[in-house]
Amino acid sequence: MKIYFAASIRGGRDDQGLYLEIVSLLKDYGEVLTEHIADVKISQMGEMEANDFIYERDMGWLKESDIVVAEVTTPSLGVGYELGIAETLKKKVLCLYRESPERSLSAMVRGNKVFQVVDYKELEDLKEIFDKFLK
Ligand code: 6K6
Repeated sequence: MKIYFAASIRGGRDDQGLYLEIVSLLKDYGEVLTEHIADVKISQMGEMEANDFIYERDMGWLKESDIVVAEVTTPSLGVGYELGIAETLKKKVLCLYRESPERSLSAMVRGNKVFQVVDYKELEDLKEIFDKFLK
């Protein structure tokens, strides 16, 4: 199974360490096409490669993927865009969100019945979630 992992880059890199752990877990379920999303070297400015190259490459991987797993806790324009395209391409989509009193997930994600939106508290919750949705 080819997994497209989506998570914030220019939206903010506070959860980069968590993304690394998620990618590591996801590798037990299939090939993660977008492993670099968790790379500590990708800063919030993310200027290491040309924007048009990144866009074309990522859209190619999205088309190729069997499932999109998106960590949506940190709001990101890019992840929102990818989710919209994933819906158009009729991809299976799993969105992971860490609930907190200070923030609330966009209704465009939470309200879309095509997406599986799962709230979790910590990394340890994800194995069970992945067993349920990815097996
Ligand atoms: C590439 C190599 C080093 O730095 C970069 C820079 N940027 C990106 N690299 C790969 N994917 C990217 C990059 N910028 C955005 N994306 C895609 O959009 C990813 O698939 C993420 O899921 C999403 C993040 O969007 P923003 O708006 O938070 O950047």
